[in-house]
Amino acid sequence: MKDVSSWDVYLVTDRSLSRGGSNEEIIRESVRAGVSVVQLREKYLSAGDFLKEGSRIKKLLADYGVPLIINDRIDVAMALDAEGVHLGQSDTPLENARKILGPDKIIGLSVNDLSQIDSTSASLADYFAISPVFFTSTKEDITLPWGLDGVRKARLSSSLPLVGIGGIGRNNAHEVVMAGLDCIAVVSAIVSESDPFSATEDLIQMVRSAKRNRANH
Ligand code: TZP
Ligand code: MG
Repeated sequence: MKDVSSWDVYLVTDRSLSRGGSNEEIIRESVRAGVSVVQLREKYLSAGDFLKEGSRIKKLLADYGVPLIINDRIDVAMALDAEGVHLGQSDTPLENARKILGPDKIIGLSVNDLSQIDSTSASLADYFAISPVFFTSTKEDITLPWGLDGVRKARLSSSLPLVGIGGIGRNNAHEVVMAGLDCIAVVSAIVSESDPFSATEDLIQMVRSAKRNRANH
């Protein structure tokens, strides 16, 4: 079942940013703390190594009932029977991805400006990733940040679940959710923390409290 709208915190991996822990160790801590979903983002692994790593992580996540999303690679997602894929604007077009994966898999689409939030994309994707919300040095080729005003505009232009990524952490998790995000996606705010468990716990609490706040306004 796709329950994207209930997601709060979305972990995106980056093996180069950890303080020594493996992807698997960081993911284990984060899922123990209650993270909603995990995306394996492996820009430099061969398909074979990606599959080896992915199948270990798929098993770990299955034990906790947490969905696995694969960045970019539909072939890897299918081979692993992952719950979904995450696509950028220059990856496999949504229409092809949906045809290949069928209706039950989750497809996320990164959107870099308002013009990319259209009804065709909204009918094919399961969530939009507002990218980047703020400046971040975690990803090299980022476009102009949306900022809080951009998030508010995105919220008004679509009812699809909105995940925000880029520069989000404890310091601003509350305000980005107040601006309209349903879920925050983070790399360094979990991966680079000395205690990924409590970082995850804190972020979840912040998102949930902002959602309660929003509902009362
Ligand atoms: N896509 C847009 S920004 C980003 C990705 C993968 C990196 C986000 O990293 P951080 O450390 O959470 O800012
Ligand atoms: Mg991509």
